[in-house]
Amino acid sequence: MWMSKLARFAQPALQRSTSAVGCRRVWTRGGPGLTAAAHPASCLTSVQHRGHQTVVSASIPKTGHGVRHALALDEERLVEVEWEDGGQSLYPFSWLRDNCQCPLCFLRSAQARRLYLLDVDIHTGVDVVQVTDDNKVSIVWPDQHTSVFDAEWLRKRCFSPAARKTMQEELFINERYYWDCKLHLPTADFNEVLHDDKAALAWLTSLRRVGVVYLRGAPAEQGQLDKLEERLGFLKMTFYGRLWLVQDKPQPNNLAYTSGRFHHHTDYPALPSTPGIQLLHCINPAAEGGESEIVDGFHAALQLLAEDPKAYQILTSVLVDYKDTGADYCEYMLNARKHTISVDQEGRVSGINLNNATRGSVLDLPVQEVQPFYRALRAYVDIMNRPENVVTFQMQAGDLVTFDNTRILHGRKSFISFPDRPRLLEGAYMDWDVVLSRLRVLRKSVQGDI
Ligand code: OGA
Ligand code: NM2
Ligand code: ZN
Ligand code: ZN
Repeated sequence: MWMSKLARFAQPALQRSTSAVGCRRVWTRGGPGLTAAAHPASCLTSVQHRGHQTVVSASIPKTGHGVRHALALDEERLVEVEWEDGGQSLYPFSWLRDNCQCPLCFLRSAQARRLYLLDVDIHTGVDVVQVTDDNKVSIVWPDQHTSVFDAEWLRKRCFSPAARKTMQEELFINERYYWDCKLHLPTADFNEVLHDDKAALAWLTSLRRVGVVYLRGAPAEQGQLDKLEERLGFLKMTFYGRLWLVQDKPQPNNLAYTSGRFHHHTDYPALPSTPGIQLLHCINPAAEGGESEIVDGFHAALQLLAEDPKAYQILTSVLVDYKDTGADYCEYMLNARKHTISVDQEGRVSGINLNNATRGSVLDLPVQEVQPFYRALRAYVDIMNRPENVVTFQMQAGDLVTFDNTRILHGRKSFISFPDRPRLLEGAYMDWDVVLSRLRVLRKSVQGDI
């Protein structure tokens, strides 16, 4: 396994590769046909130190965007703003009226709109548009209500395709770095991410972009995930509890709770709201075996699309039944239907669900579609089992791995425990809602309001 000590994932512009493969920065826009990796370059190598890679954030250069001129295009019902750097932006009258930031229209303390849509004339004209002395855009409406817009605020909300794309990326951080076995596992220090906002921001940014971050330096005892919970928000409660212990158990209610091999899987597809993030903390390693394996499910999906488009089409359209029945926190009978590969509206791979253990025996398909489904699933599983796609590592006591459970498949080899010290991991889930929210909060405190 490769782990390396320094990576810059926070700002795509700062990504520079020094090794040939291992991780690829991808823009996945357009249709499925356009989802291939655009930059076949590694992004995970910078300064290496004892085979580890520390995640480091970078700050955004602030640029001032002054307004040179603003005028109303009455026919088109648009305000045209000309910027000092020469660019222009267009803003519809209706949108400007709806987004008036004055205290009557906008509740500052809640950052929420007071103005109700029924009170907006969506066909409004404007009386006066001017640039104020402090370089804001002021609009007087026909009823003499006045709205004043900050230049930077307007610039960010420009309706050009490029500005909209930038804004969506800033909000949802959907650009991903795909990787294979040459991944230099991004690594951060447990105590640093707990206490340093910059380190925490870098951790979460890498978790989003790369899908996995290793944390070192935690004590090898239970209770460390509670600290991460406090740092980020709240854990996701499930039928296995808020926290769960992975160990070889008598009468196991899950394949994870044996000493056997657990092939690559995503956790909990049987739960209708799949956990977004998984946190696994190694308390006692095995005496022998138990190595962890991870695969980038998005990267494998794009390989499938390139090699076997029919299989990709089946796995993105067939809803697979998953089931989990038993008792743990309480008794449960869970059923959910998931696409193996989910694709978003823009054709980007957006989620993976695959767990051989909990895949149900109910298969809601016309009988003649069953064999093609098996062929497709097998093609995908074959790709993810290729050695060039698998990263293998052995967790030591105290180590923690955090990963995107909607993207990364993980597994472990079979193991033998020490007679007096069974292999023991503590695990927990979080929702992406919570983690993305914390990421934005940290970005605001580290880099200023964006
Ligand atoms: C799990 C799991 C990995 C391990 O509990 O779902 O994948 O190393 N465990 O035991
Ligand atoms: N555990 C680890 O989907 C699954 O059943 C994965 C979940 C038991 C909480 C394992
Ligand atoms: Zn107003
Ligand atoms: Zn698992």
